[in-house]
Amino acid sequence: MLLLIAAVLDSRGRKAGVFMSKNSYWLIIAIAGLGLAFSSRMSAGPSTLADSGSSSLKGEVKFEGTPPKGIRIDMSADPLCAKAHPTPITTEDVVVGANGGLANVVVYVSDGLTSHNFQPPPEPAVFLQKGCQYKPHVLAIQANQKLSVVNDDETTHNIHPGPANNREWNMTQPHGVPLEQTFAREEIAIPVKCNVHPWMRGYIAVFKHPYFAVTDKDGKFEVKDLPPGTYTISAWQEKLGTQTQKITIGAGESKSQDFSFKQ
Ligand SMILES: [Cu+2]
Repeated sequence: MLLLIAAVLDSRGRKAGVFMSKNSYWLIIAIAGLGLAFSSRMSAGPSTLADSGSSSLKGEVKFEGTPPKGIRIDMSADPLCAKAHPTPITTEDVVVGANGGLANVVVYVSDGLTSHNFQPPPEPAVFLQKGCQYKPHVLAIQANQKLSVVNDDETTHNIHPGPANNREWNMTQPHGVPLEQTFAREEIAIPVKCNVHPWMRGYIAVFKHPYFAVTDKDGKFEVKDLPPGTYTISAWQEKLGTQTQKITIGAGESKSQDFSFKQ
């Protein structure tokens, strides 16, 4: 490609009778080459991540055996909560999907990163109170990432995280009043409760790096853009504990790693 540019420049230069010193000639070729390299990176989209050596980790977390039945939640103490659920809901400490996939498991790199300086993403993470439940039930964020707590309910909530490694706070939040907080240090995971509604329970996992994911309703997860390396991968579940596995991921490689929990 560079030779082609060189040839075009050469013929144009001669035809127009333009004098070009040897240095400026090669400078133009170099700039054109850089431009081409840049534009091909931009136009190729996400696939360039693989070209530049980023890797990804996908997998599934399964629950082995018969899933436990959730306990029915009685919200009659607050009619504003109860009326949001014509069909009563159950506790969410172990949520198993149709194919045995375990939801709400935090999968993350717990060891092996060589860089330790990660900026939080600019967009805030949202922890929603809706139907007098936390959505998501388990949220994973980066340290110092803005955490936007939203009260979508007509009733007033009192959000009260109980961290072991971060500053504790406890705030009343009427409907529609914005609330923004951060957690400065890594902690997996901070239990969150509501002092008004004792059944409300959720977790916020805080990481000093961006290499984490929370399993979806089918137990699936994906950790993207990992640098190549050998890592300890941990999977945390609020009731079933933590499991770890070691993996090595090469540049541009996409690996699969599954976990299995039982009671
Ligand atoms: Cu509440």
